Amino acid sequence: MDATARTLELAREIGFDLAGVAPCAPPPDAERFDHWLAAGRHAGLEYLADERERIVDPRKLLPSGRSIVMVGLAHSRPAFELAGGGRVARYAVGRDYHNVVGERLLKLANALQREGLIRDRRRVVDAGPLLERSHAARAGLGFPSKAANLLHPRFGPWFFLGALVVDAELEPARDPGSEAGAGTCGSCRACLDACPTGAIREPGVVDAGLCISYHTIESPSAMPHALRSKTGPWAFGCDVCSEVCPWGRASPDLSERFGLHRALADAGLVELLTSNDPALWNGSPLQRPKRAGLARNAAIALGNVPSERGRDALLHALSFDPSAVVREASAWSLAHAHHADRGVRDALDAAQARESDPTARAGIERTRAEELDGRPVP
Ligand code: B12
Repeated sequence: MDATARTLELAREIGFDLAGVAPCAPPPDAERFDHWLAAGRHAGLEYLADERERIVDPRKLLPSGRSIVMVGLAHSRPAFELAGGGRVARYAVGRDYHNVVGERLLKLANALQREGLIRDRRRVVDAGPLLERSHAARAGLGFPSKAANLLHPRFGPWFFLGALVVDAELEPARDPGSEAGAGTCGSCRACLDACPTGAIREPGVVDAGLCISYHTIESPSAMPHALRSKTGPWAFGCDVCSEVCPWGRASPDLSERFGLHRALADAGLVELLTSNDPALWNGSPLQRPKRAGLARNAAIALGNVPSERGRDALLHALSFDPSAVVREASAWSLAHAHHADRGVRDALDAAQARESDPTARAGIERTRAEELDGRPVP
């Protein structure tokens, strides 16, 4: 068996659903990344612009790199709703895929080294400087979709990517057994039509600044007012473009693979807003936005999925949360969902008078104008 075939066999044995090999070179579609950056579609993800040279050329990641082993791990599972309402993206419900894919890639690297097939390697799972979807498409793991997600005929968009840049000259090889290259979106535009915030600006181009996923996972700042009601129940990430994609409908239920994180087992939006234990989210992707980011998301979602308990928790956060971003988000949700409540209006008056953070104070002022007085602010 040649080195490429053995590498792909090992990847399967270790538990990856998909594996292929791409050349260690800038991918042919890298100019799409440049156009995306030039149009400012990366919002606050400045590291993507700062690291552009390294991201585009995988040889900068590993100077001795000759090939990229691209792997895919499926994670399809039923939609997950928090107790009492509110949603978390399916990929984030269980164990953090960065750890799961990373551990398996380490096993693969060790096995390849033991068998003398490689000497040096670098692992990448999401956060590393690499255009994962481009290399994965080249390695036959899937085909690019109008939502920009890489799709696989069996798993649709429901699979993670990982990469092992290696110093061996492997033959470029498409994932064996996959008809990934055969798929296409055709005339379907379900994702473009369904995206609540219109973030898919044109087929294949997502504006991170409009994407709910960016605002609930990556951004540490206040969510733009214009997106708040459109965010609906999403408290972490968003699956709308994936859920409407016809390619993913027959994907198997793999809930067991990633499990259910204990903190999500019985938490609701109120607990996400009020919990103050950083250890609670250990091992979960929900660690990423930190305490304040998650509480901000929960506050906004409570404005879109209102309840009496939610109102009380928001009133408490408006007065006592240590984060200005959370206080300001709470003000929006109270005004949006409970504007007829006299007590809420009084609390908002007091909050604006008391707020010491200038950005939060301006946010509360805008909320009161738009949500209570019906005066749109440009
Ligand atoms: C930054 C980032 C984000 C940003 C920006 C998203 C975006 N569309 O760029 C935000 C925070 C919004 C985000 C959201 C999500 N992300 Co994200 N994200 C990334 C990250 C770190 C970089 C992506 C990037 O370089 N974007 C820049 C654009 C220009 O690149 P691109 O969309 O990947 O497109 C490239 C190719 O696909 C190709 N291409 C695209 N369209 C077309 C069309 C044609 C015709 C051709 C030829 C080529 C082509 O050219 C592009 C340039 O190389 C990658 C991990 C990585 N290191 O690559 C994960 C990654 C893309 N994200 C992932 C996931 C799971 C998500 C979410 C589904 C999470 C969620 N449920 O909330 C959403 C999906 C949003 C969406 N529809 O894209 C997975 C995607 C897996 C898959 N099967 O596609 C990745 C690969 C992480 C991983 N290791 O699994 N993400």
